[in-house]
Amino acid sequence: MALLSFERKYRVRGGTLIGGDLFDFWVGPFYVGFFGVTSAFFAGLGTALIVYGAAIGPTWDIWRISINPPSIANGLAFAPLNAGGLWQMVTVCALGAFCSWALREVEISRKLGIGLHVPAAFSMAIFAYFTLVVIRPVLMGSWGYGFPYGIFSHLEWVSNTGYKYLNFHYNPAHMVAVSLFFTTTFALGLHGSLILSAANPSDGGAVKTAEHEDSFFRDIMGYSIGTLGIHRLGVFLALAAVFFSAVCIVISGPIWSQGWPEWWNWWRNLPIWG
Ligand code: 07D
Ligand code: 07D
Ligand code: U10
Repeated sequence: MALLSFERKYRVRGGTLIGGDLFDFWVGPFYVGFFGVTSAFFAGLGTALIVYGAAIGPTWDIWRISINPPSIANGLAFAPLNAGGLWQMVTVCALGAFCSWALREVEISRKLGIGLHVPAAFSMAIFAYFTLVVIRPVLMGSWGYGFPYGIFSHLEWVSNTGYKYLNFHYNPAHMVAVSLFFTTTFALGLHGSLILSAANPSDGGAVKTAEHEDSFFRDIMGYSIGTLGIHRLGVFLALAAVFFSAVCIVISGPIWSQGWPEWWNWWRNLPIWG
Protein backbone atom coordinates (compact mmCIF):
# COMPACT_ATOMS: atom_id res chain seq x y z
CA MET A 1 0.00 0.00 0.00
CA ALA A 2 1.41 3.36 -0.92
CA LEU A 3 2.40 5.41 2.11
CA LEU A 4 -0.14 8.19 1.50
CA SER A 5 -3.13 5.82 1.17
CA PHE A 6 -1.89 3.94 4.23
CA GLU A 7 -1.86 7.23 6.14
CA ARG A 8 -5.50 7.83 5.20
CA LYS A 9 -6.37 4.39 6.51
CA TYR A 10 -4.58 4.64 9.87
CA ARG A 11 -5.32 8.28 10.59
CA VAL A 12 -8.24 7.40 12.83
CA ARG A 13 -9.13 8.47 16.34
CA GLY A 14 -7.90 6.65 19.43
CA GLY A 15 -4.76 5.46 21.13
CA THR A 16 -4.26 8.71 23.02
CA LEU A 17 -3.04 8.51 26.62
CA ILE A 18 -4.61 11.78 27.75
CA GLY A 19 -6.96 14.42 26.41
CA GLY A 20 -9.23 12.03 24.49
CA ASP A 21 -10.10 13.48 21.09
CA LEU A 22 -9.03 17.02 21.97
CA PHE A 23 -5.68 17.14 20.16
CA ASP A 24 -6.18 13.96 18.16
CA PHE A 25 -5.38 15.45 14.73
CA TRP A 26 -2.54 16.02 12.28
CA VAL A 27 -0.93 19.22 11.01
CA GLY A 28 0.62 18.40 7.66
CA PRO A 29 2.67 15.26 8.22
CA PHE A 30 2.91 15.79 12.02
CA TYR A 31 0.67 14.05 14.54
CA VAL A 32 -0.19 16.60 17.25
CA GLY A 33 -1.86 15.01 20.31
CA PHE A 34 -1.67 16.37 23.85
CA PHE A 35 2.05 15.62 23.97
CA GLY A 36 2.66 17.39 20.67
CA VAL A 37 1.30 20.53 22.29
CA THR A 38 3.44 20.03 25.42
CA SER A 39 6.49 19.25 23.20
CA ALA A 40 5.94 22.46 21.25
CA PHE A 41 5.37 24.39 24.50
CA PHE A 42 8.51 23.18 26.31
CA ALA A 43 10.74 23.28 23.22
CA GLY A 44 9.45 26.78 22.37
CA LEU A 45 9.86 28.10 25.91
CA GLY A 46 13.29 26.45 26.35
CA THR A 47 14.55 27.88 23.06
CA ALA A 48 13.19 31.33 23.97
CA LEU A 49 15.01 31.16 27.32
CA ILE A 50 18.28 30.23 25.57
CA VAL A 51 17.84 33.16 23.18
CA TYR A 52 17.12 35.43 26.18
CA GLY A 53 20.28 34.10 27.87
CA ALA A 54 22.24 34.86 24.72
CA ALA A 55 20.74 38.36 24.61
CA ILE A 56 21.94 39.23 28.13
CA GLY A 57 25.42 38.44 26.92
CA PRO A 58 28.27 38.34 26.52
CA THR A 59 28.22 36.97 22.95
CA TRP A 60 26.10 36.19 19.91
CA ASP A 61 28.84 33.95 18.54
CA ILE A 62 26.90 30.71 17.94
CA TRP A 63 29.86 28.55 19.02
CA ARG A 64 30.34 30.43 22.29
CA ILE A 65 26.77 31.10 23.47
CA SER A 66 26.46 29.30 26.80
CA ILE A 67 23.76 28.97 29.42
CA ASN A 68 25.77 28.09 32.50
CA PRO A 69 24.63 26.16 35.57
CA PRO A 70 24.76 27.88 38.99
CA SER A 71 28.07 27.99 40.90
CA ILE A 72 28.98 24.91 42.95
CA ALA A 73 28.53 27.05 46.10
CA ASN A 74 24.85 27.57 45.25
CA GLY A 75 24.23 23.92 46.16
CA LEU A 76 20.85 22.50 45.35
CA ALA A 77 18.96 25.77 45.84
CA PHE A 78 17.11 27.81 43.22
CA ALA A 79 19.53 30.30 41.69
CA PRO A 80 18.98 33.91 40.52
CA LEU A 81 17.97 34.05 36.85
CA ASN A 82 21.29 35.44 35.60
CA ALA A 83 23.41 33.21 37.85
CA GLY A 84 22.23 29.75 36.88
CA GLY A 85 18.46 30.17 37.26
CA LEU A 86 18.11 30.29 33.50
CA TRP A 87 20.01 26.98 33.25
CA GLN A 88 17.63 25.47 35.82
CA MET A 89 14.59 26.61 33.83
CA VAL A 90 16.07 25.39 30.54
CA THR A 91 16.75 22.02 32.18
CA VAL A 92 13.10 21.73 33.24
CA CYS A 93 12.00 22.67 29.71
CA ALA A 94 14.42 20.17 28.15
CA LEU A 95 13.18 17.34 30.35
CA GLY A 96 9.57 18.41 29.69
CA ALA A 97 10.18 18.43 25.93
CA PHE A 98 12.09 15.11 25.84
CA CYS A 99 9.49 13.30 27.98
CA SER A 100 6.64 14.82 25.93
CA TRP A 101 8.35 13.63 22.76
CA ALA A 102 8.68 10.09 24.17
CA LEU A 103 5.00 10.07 25.15
CA ARG A 104 4.02 11.36 21.70
CA GLU A 105 5.95 8.38 20.30
CA VAL A 106 3.92 6.13 22.62
CA GLU A 107 0.63 7.58 21.31
CA ILE A 108 1.68 7.15 17.68
CA SER A 109 2.81 3.55 18.36
CA ARG A 110 -0.55 2.81 20.00
CA LYS A 111 -2.45 4.23 17.03
CA LEU A 112 -0.41 2.02 14.70
CA GLY A 113 -0.71 -1.02 16.95
CA ILE A 114 3.07 -1.47 16.98
CA GLY A 115 5.31 -2.11 20.00
CA LEU A 116 6.73 0.59 22.23
CA HIS A 117 10.33 -0.13 21.27
CA VAL A 118 11.05 3.32 19.83
CA PRO A 119 9.92 5.29 22.89
CA ALA A 120 11.68 2.72 25.12
CA ALA A 121 14.91 3.31 23.20
CA PHE A 122 14.60 7.11 23.28
CA SER A 123 13.97 6.88 27.02
CA MET A 124 17.53 5.58 27.43
CA ALA A 125 18.88 8.81 25.87
CA ILE A 126 16.66 10.84 28.19
CA PHE A 127 17.95 8.75 31.11
CA ALA A 128 21.57 9.58 30.16
CA TYR A 129 20.75 13.30 30.01
CA PHE A 130 18.82 13.07 33.31
CA THR A 131 21.85 11.36 34.87
CA LEU A 132 24.15 14.19 33.72
CA VAL A 133 22.00 17.12 34.84
CA VAL A 134 19.93 15.75 37.75
CA ILE A 135 21.04 12.44 39.29
CA ARG A 136 24.80 13.19 39.49
CA PRO A 137 24.42 16.85 40.56
CA VAL A 138 21.93 15.82 43.28
CA LEU A 139 24.24 13.04 44.51
CA MET A 140 27.15 15.52 44.58
CA GLY A 141 25.08 18.19 46.32
CA SER A 142 25.08 20.98 43.71
CA TRP A 143 23.47 21.89 40.39
CA GLY A 144 26.88 23.35 39.55
CA TYR A 145 27.99 19.86 38.47
CA GLY A 146 25.55 19.87 35.52
CA PHE A 147 26.94 20.64 32.07
CA PRO A 148 26.52 24.09 30.45
CA TYR A 149 24.24 24.49 27.42
CA GLY A 150 26.50 25.73 24.69
CA ILE A 151 28.25 24.16 21.74
CA PHE A 152 31.87 24.69 22.84
CA SER A 153 31.15 25.12 26.55
CA HIS A 154 29.72 21.62 26.86
CA LEU A 155 32.89 20.26 25.26
CA GLU A 156 34.93 22.17 27.87
CA TRP A 157 32.83 20.54 30.56
CA VAL A 158 33.46 17.04 29.20
CA SER A 159 37.20 17.68 28.96
CA ASN A 160 37.48 19.33 32.41
CA THR A 161 35.37 16.65 34.05
CA GLY A 162 37.46 13.98 32.35
CA TYR A 163 40.78 15.46 33.56
CA LYS A 164 39.41 15.88 37.08
CA TYR A 165 39.70 12.10 37.22
CA LEU A 166 43.20 12.24 35.69
CA ASN A 167 42.57 9.95 32.71
CA PHE A 168 38.92 9.18 32.06
CA HIS A 169 39.88 6.34 29.73
CA TYR A 170 40.74 4.27 32.82
CA ASN A 171 37.08 4.45 33.99
CA PRO A 172 35.96 0.81 33.50
CA ALA A 173 32.33 1.71 32.68
CA HIS A 174 33.61 4.29 30.13
CA MET A 175 35.61 1.44 28.54
CA VAL A 176 32.50 -0.73 28.32
CA ALA A 177 30.42 2.16 26.91
CA VAL A 178 33.07 3.09 24.31
CA SER A 179 33.40 -0.54 23.22
CA LEU A 180 29.62 -0.82 22.91
CA PHE A 181 29.46 2.37 20.79
CA PHE A 182 32.19 0.96 18.51
CA THR A 183 30.33 -2.36 18.32
CA THR A 184 27.09 -0.55 17.44
CA THR A 185 28.62 1.18 14.42
CA PHE A 186 30.36 -2.08 13.45
CA ALA A 187 27.01 -3.92 13.59
CA LEU A 188 25.24 -1.20 11.58
CA GLY A 189 28.04 -1.28 9.00
CA LEU A 190 27.67 -5.06 8.66
CA HIS A 191 23.88 -4.94 8.56
CA GLY A 192 23.54 -1.98 6.16
CA SER A 193 26.03 -3.44 3.72
CA LEU A 194 24.55 -6.95 3.92
CA ILE A 195 21.01 -5.68 3.21
CA LEU A 196 22.18 -3.55 0.29
CA SER A 197 24.17 -6.46 -1.14
CA ALA A 198 21.04 -8.65 -1.24
CA ALA A 199 18.17 -6.21 -1.71
CA ASN A 200 19.70 -3.65 -4.07
CA PRO A 201 21.23 -5.57 -6.98
CA SER A 202 22.70 -3.84 -10.00
CA ASP A 203 20.41 -3.23 -12.99
CA GLY A 204 18.57 -6.37 -14.08
CA GLY A 205 19.85 -8.46 -11.16
CA ALA A 206 17.42 -10.43 -8.97
CA VAL A 207 16.70 -9.32 -5.42
CA LYS A 208 18.02 -12.05 -3.11
CA THR A 209 16.32 -13.51 -0.04
CA ALA A 210 16.99 -13.69 3.67
CA GLU A 211 18.47 -17.16 3.10
CA HIS A 212 21.24 -15.52 1.08
CA GLU A 213 21.89 -13.13 3.95
CA ASP A 214 21.96 -15.97 6.51
CA SER A 215 24.23 -18.06 4.28
CA PHE A 216 26.75 -15.25 3.92
CA PHE A 217 27.41 -15.17 7.64
CA ARG A 218 27.26 -18.97 8.01
CA ASP A 219 29.86 -19.27 5.24
CA ILE A 220 32.16 -16.59 6.62
CA MET A 221 31.96 -17.32 10.35
CA GLY A 222 29.78 -20.37 10.90
CA TYR A 223 26.77 -18.59 12.45
CA SER A 224 24.03 -16.17 11.45
CA ILE A 225 22.07 -14.33 14.12
CA GLY A 226 19.10 -14.06 11.71
CA THR A 227 17.08 -11.28 10.19
CA LEU A 228 15.08 -10.44 13.32
CA GLY A 229 18.02 -11.17 15.61
CA ILE A 230 20.30 -8.51 14.12
CA HIS A 231 17.71 -5.85 14.94
CA ARG A 232 17.39 -7.14 18.51
CA LEU A 233 21.17 -7.05 18.79
CA GLY A 234 21.29 -3.53 17.35
CA VAL A 235 18.83 -2.16 19.87
CA PHE A 236 20.57 -4.00 22.69
CA LEU A 237 24.03 -2.70 21.73
CA ALA A 238 22.89 0.89 21.31
CA LEU A 239 20.90 0.97 24.55
CA ALA A 240 23.66 -0.78 26.50
CA ALA A 241 26.18 1.78 25.18
CA VAL A 242 24.10 4.66 26.49
CA PHE A 243 23.30 2.84 29.75
CA PHE A 244 27.00 2.26 30.47
CA SER A 245 27.67 5.91 29.61
CA ALA A 246 25.22 6.94 32.30
CA VAL A 247 26.93 4.51 34.69
CA CYS A 248 30.43 5.81 33.88
CA ILE A 249 29.52 9.40 34.71
CA VAL A 250 27.34 8.72 37.76
CA ILE A 251 30.14 6.76 39.46
CA SER A 252 32.62 9.59 38.76
CA GLY A 253 32.32 11.65 41.93
CA PRO A 254 29.51 10.02 43.86
CA ILE A 255 31.35 6.66 44.06
CA TRP A 256 34.96 7.28 42.97
CA SER A 257 36.56 10.67 43.54
CA GLN A 258 40.24 9.88 42.91
CA GLY A 259 41.84 9.52 39.51
CA TRP A 260 40.52 6.60 37.49
CA PRO A 261 44.02 5.11 36.96
CA GLU A 262 44.19 4.65 40.76
CA TRP A 263 41.05 2.55 40.68
CA TRP A 264 43.11 -0.17 39.02
CA ASN A 265 45.25 -0.59 42.15
CA TRP A 266 42.91 -3.38 43.21
CA TRP A 267 44.41 -5.38 40.35
CA ARG A 268 48.00 -4.67 41.40
CA ASN A 269 47.08 -5.50 45.00
CA LEU A 270 45.71 -8.96 44.22
CA PRO A 271 47.53 -11.48 46.46
CA ILE A 272 48.33 -13.68 43.47
CA TRP A 273 51.24 -11.42 42.45
CA GLY A 274 53.03 -12.51 45.67
C1 07D B 1 22.84 13.41 14.41
C2 07D B 1 20.56 13.78 15.56
C3 07D B 1 20.40 15.32 15.32
C4 07D B 1 20.84 16.15 16.51
C5 07D B 1 21.68 17.18 16.45
C6 07D B 1 22.02 17.99 17.70
C7 07D B 1 21.22 21.11 19.47
C8 07D B 1 22.08 22.01 20.36
C9 07D B 1 21.82 24.29 21.27
C10 07D B 1 23.41 26.17 20.84
C11 07D B 1 23.91 12.69 17.20
C12 07D B 1 21.17 19.28 17.77
C13 07D B 1 21.84 20.27 18.66
C14 07D B 1 19.75 21.24 19.58
C15 07D B 1 22.00 23.48 19.98
C16 07D B 1 22.49 25.38 21.68
C17 07D B 1 22.34 25.87 23.09
C18 07D B 1 22.50 13.05 16.89
C19 07D B 1 22.01 13.39 15.68
C20 07D B 1 22.34 17.58 15.16
N1 07D B 1 25.12 17.22 23.28
N2 07D B 1 28.96 16.37 22.33
C21 07D B 1 27.62 17.57 19.77
C22 07D B 1 24.16 17.73 22.44
C23 07D B 1 26.55 15.92 25.71
C24 07D B 1 30.01 15.77 23.07
C25 07D B 1 26.93 18.05 18.52
C26 07D B 1 22.88 17.68 23.09
C27 07D B 1 27.18 15.50 26.98
C28 07D B 1 31.20 15.69 22.26
C29 07D B 1 25.71 18.80 19.07
C30 07D B 1 23.10 17.08 24.36
C31 07D B 1 28.46 14.87 26.49
C32 07D B 1 30.81 16.21 21.01
C33 07D B 1 25.58 18.18 20.44
C34 07D B 1 24.51 16.80 24.46
C35 07D B 1 28.63 15.44 25.14
C36 07D B 1 29.47 16.59 21.09
C37 07D B 1 26.58 16.93 17.56
C38 07D B 1 22.11 16.75 25.42
C39 07D B 1 28.44 13.36 26.50
C40 07D B 1 31.25 16.54 19.68
C41 07D B 1 25.63 15.88 18.21
C42 07D B 1 20.75 17.35 25.43
C43 07D B 1 27.28 12.77 25.80
C44 07D B 1 30.04 17.08 18.87
C45 07D B 1 30.66 20.79 18.99
C46 07D B 1 25.19 14.74 17.34
C47 07D B 1 30.41 18.46 18.40
C48 07D B 1 28.92 17.10 19.86
C49 07D B 1 24.40 18.24 21.16
C50 07D B 1 25.19 16.29 25.59
C51 07D B 1 29.82 15.33 24.40
C52 07D B 1 25.92 20.27 19.22
C53 07D B 1 21.63 18.21 22.44
C54 07D B 1 27.29 16.53 28.00
C55 07D B 1 32.52 15.18 22.75
N3 07D B 1 26.74 17.56 20.84
N4 07D B 1 27.44 15.98 24.69
O1 07D B 1 25.41 14.63 16.17
O2 07D B 1 30.72 18.70 17.27
O3 07D B 1 24.47 13.77 17.99
O4 07D B 1 30.36 19.45 19.35
O5 07D B 1 22.37 15.97 26.31
O6 07D B 1 32.40 16.43 19.22
MG1 07D B 1 27.13 16.98 22.85
C1 07D C 1 23.44 12.50 27.04
C2 07D C 1 22.34 12.83 24.74
C3 07D C 1 20.91 12.81 25.18
C4 07D C 1 20.07 13.45 24.13
C5 07D C 1 18.76 13.67 24.20
C6 07D C 1 18.03 14.28 23.01
C7 07D C 1 17.47 17.50 21.24
C8 07D C 1 16.56 17.84 20.09
C9 07D C 1 16.33 18.76 17.84
C10 07D C 1 17.68 18.06 15.86
C11 07D C 1 24.50 9.86 25.96
C12 07D C 1 18.41 15.72 22.76
C13 07D C 1 17.55 16.25 21.62
C14 07D C 1 18.16 18.62 21.93
C15 07D C 1 17.33 18.31 18.89
C16 07D C 1 16.47 18.63 16.52
C17 07D C 1 15.34 19.08 15.66
C18 07D C 1 23.69 10.80 25.20
C19 07D C 1 23.21 11.97 25.65
C20 07D C 1 17.96 13.30 25.40
N1 07D C 1 35.03 9.31 25.25
N2 07D C 1 33.51 11.13 28.53
C21 07D C 1 31.20 9.61 27.13
C22 07D C 1 34.37 8.52 24.35
C23 07D C 1 37.22 10.92 26.70
C24 07D C 1 34.08 12.02 29.44
C25 07D C 1 30.07 8.89 26.47
C26 07D C 1 35.27 8.11 23.29
C27 07D C 1 38.38 11.57 27.36
C28 07D C 1 33.07 12.54 30.31
C29 07D C 1 30.78 7.92 25.53
C30 07D C 1 36.50 8.70 23.56
C31 07D C 1 37.74 12.43 28.40
C32 07D C 1 31.88 11.95 29.83
C33 07D C 1 32.14 8.53 25.44
C34 07D C 1 36.33 9.46 24.81
C35 07D C 1 36.37 11.91 28.46
C36 07D C 1 32.19 11.13 28.76
C37 07D C 1 29.18 9.83 25.67
C38 07D C 1 37.75 8.61 22.79
C39 07D C 1 37.85 13.89 28.18
C40 07D C 1 30.46 11.94 30.01
C41 07D C 1 28.00 9.18 25.01
C42 07D C 1 37.85 7.76 21.56
C43 07D C 1 39.23 14.43 28.38
C44 07D C 1 29.84 11.07 28.91
C45 07D C 1 26.49 10.03 30.09
C46 07D C 1 26.78 9.38 25.83
C47 07D C 1 28.85 10.15 29.53
C48 07D C 1 31.08 10.50 28.20
C49 07D C 1 33.04 8.14 24.47
C50 07D C 1 37.32 10.19 25.49
C51 07D C 1 35.46 12.34 29.43
C52 07D C 1 30.85 6.53 26.05
C53 07D C 1 34.84 7.22 22.16
C54 07D C 1 39.39 10.62 27.88
C55 07D C 1 33.29 13.49 31.42
N3 07D C 1 32.36 9.40 26.47
N4 07D C 1 36.08 11.07 27.40
O1 07D C 1 26.80 9.35 27.01
O2 07D C 1 29.09 9.08 29.92
O3 07D C 1 25.68 9.61 25.18
O4 07D C 1 27.59 10.77 29.61
O5 07D C 1 38.74 9.21 23.13
O6 07D C 1 29.80 12.58 30.84
MG1 07D C 1 34.31 10.03 27.00
C1 U10 D 1 14.23 4.39 10.26
C2 U10 D 1 13.93 3.01 9.90
C3 U10 D 1 13.16 2.75 8.72
C4 U10 D 1 12.69 3.81 7.93
C5 U10 D 1 12.97 5.18 8.33
C6 U10 D 1 13.76 5.46 9.48
C7 U10 D 1 15.06 4.62 11.49
C8 U10 D 1 13.44 0.40 8.18
C9 U10 D 1 11.07 2.69 6.50
C10 U10 D 1 13.99 6.94 9.89
C11 U10 D 1 15.36 7.42 9.50
C12 U10 D 1 15.63 8.49 8.68
C13 U10 D 1 14.58 9.32 7.98
C14 U10 D 1 17.08 8.79 8.41
C15 U10 D 1 17.53 10.20 8.89
C16 U10 D 1 17.39 10.42 10.38
C17 U10 D 1 18.39 10.83 11.23
C18 U10 D 1 19.81 11.08 10.75
C19 U10 D 1 18.05 11.06 12.68
C20 U10 D 1 18.10 12.56 13.02
C21 U10 D 1 16.87 13.30 12.56
C22 U10 D 1 16.85 14.65 12.37
C23 U10 D 1 18.06 15.50 12.58
C24 U10 D 1 15.56 15.34 11.98
C25 U10 D 1 14.92 15.91 13.25
C26 U10 D 1 13.66 16.63 12.88
C27 U10 D 1 12.57 16.71 13.64
C28 U10 D 1 12.53 16.10 15.00
C29 U10 D 1 11.34 17.44 13.12
C30 U10 D 1 11.21 18.78 13.79
C31 U10 D 1 9.74 18.95 14.01
C32 U10 D 1 9.11 20.03 14.42
C33 U10 D 1 9.85 21.30 14.68
C34 U10 D 1 7.62 19.94 14.67
C35 U10 D 1 7.40 18.97 15.81
C36 U10 D 1 5.96 18.60 16.01
C37 U10 D 1 5.29 18.72 17.16
C38 U10 D 1 5.95 19.27 18.38
C39 U10 D 1 3.89 18.26 17.31
C40 U10 D 1 2.95 18.90 16.39
C41 U10 D 1 3.12 20.35 16.44
C42 U10 D 1 3.04 21.15 15.36
C43 U10 D 1 2.67 20.64 13.99
C44 U10 D 1 3.33 22.63 15.49
C45 U10 D 1 2.06 23.41 15.76
C46 U10 D 1 1.73 23.33 17.18
C47 U10 D 1 0.47 23.07 17.63
C48 U10 D 1 -0.69 22.86 16.72
C49 U10 D 1 0.23 23.04 19.10
C50 U10 D 1 0.14 24.44 19.66
C51 U10 D 1 1.32 24.74 20.49
C52 U10 D 1 1.23 25.47 21.67
C53 U10 D 1 -0.06 25.97 22.19
C54 U10 D 1 2.48 25.80 22.42
C55 U10 D 1 3.24 26.95 21.82
C56 U10 D 1 4.20 27.49 22.79
C57 U10 D 1 5.20 28.37 22.49
C58 U10 D 1 6.02 28.96 23.58
C59 U10 D 1 5.50 28.76 21.07
O1 U10 D 1 14.35 2.07 10.57
O2 U10 D 1 12.77 1.51 8.40
O3 U10 D 1 11.99 3.66 6.82
O4 U10 D 1 12.56 6.08 7.65
